[in-house]
Amino acid sequence: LRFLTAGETHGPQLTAIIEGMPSNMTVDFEQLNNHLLRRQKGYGRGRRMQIETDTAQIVGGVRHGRTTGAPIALVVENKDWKHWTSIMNVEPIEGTDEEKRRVHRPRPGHADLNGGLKYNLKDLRNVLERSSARETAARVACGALARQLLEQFGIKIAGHVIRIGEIEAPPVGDISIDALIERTEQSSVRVVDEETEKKMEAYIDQIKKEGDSIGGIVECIVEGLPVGLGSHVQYDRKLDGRIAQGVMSINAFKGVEIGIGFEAGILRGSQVHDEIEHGENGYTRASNRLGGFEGGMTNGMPVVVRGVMKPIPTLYKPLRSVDIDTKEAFTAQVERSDACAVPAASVVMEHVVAWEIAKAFLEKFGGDSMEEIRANYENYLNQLAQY
Ligand code: EPS
Repeated sequence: LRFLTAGETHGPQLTAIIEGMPSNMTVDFEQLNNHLLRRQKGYGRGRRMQIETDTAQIVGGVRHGRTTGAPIALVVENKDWKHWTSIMNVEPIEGTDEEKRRVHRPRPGHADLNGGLKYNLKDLRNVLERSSARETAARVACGALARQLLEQFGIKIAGHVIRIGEIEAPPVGDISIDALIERTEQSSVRVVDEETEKKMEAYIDQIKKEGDSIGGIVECIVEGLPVGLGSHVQYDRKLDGRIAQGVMSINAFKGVEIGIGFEAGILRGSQVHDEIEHGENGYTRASNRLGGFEGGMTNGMPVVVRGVMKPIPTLYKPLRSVDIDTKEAFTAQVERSDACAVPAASVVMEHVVAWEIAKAFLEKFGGDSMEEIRANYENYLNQLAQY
């Protein structure tokens, strides 16, 4: 299972091609578009999200509501494109730097300067257009299809926000994944606790008023996974490692934890490892501090992944930078931005994690059709039951 995306944030569209989806999977178009909508929401987002109403148009690999096994091609249009048709035209255009909206003052924290130097581009717009987190709309669309595949095997995925800047949400406690999904869906900042929601909103308002931005920590939980996705036998088959790579590749993410993560460096072995039990549901663990992974493989417990997002580097109160034309110190160019995109990032993370899990799922139960995969899956469950 693999995908590639193309497209600029102010270009006509984002395009994705997915290969390796089995045939005969029913596609729920409404659910797919609902996940795109969920990514657009969240307190603290800027004006761009009022312009866009993301929908995925599938233009290959699906017929009469079902996958055919052929590559799936999909497109998410940028409605903002109509304001950028000249600036982002593929044909050469005449005009001044101003008219071309040339960017020559790199924004600290962005890809601008590194990308300009690396690709030898003197208009940093050529970098920022692609490095923009707009691309995550395409990743969510791909991940939403992966998620639909997993859901057919009873696998559920939830994401929520656990911190925005100084405001930390209290632990969600012992609530079911369905309740977690339902509660966070009602929240403007994707938290369970209403009081925290209000505090976070006020905090984001304050940050925005000060021309600043703020990051946070998001958590993703996956339930219903069988034991043995991923493998201990080779570094690039360890599923926790692959999830970590996926999460770290989300725009602005600077760290990832599985289970208790960095806390494992503080506690003793006896306080970290989850004791093994056996009962009606086969082998389980008495706790889940390792977040569903041992030896790079799922252990049947819920997978728990956390990621940290830095504050968005585009600031209305710009930081110091250097003009690439004159090499003189300037304040960085101001671009329209979001004060906080942490709630949206939790939706992106759900889909990035879904993608990595679906990939490992297909490696384990691989087949060309859903029927073949189901037979392999059930056969494996029988094997586990007899172990
Ligand atoms: C982004 C900058 C903003 C965000 C954008 C990510 O876009 P614009 O430059 O058009 O104001 O809105 O996010 C999205 C477009 C999106 O769909 O999430 C950036 O620089 O990363």
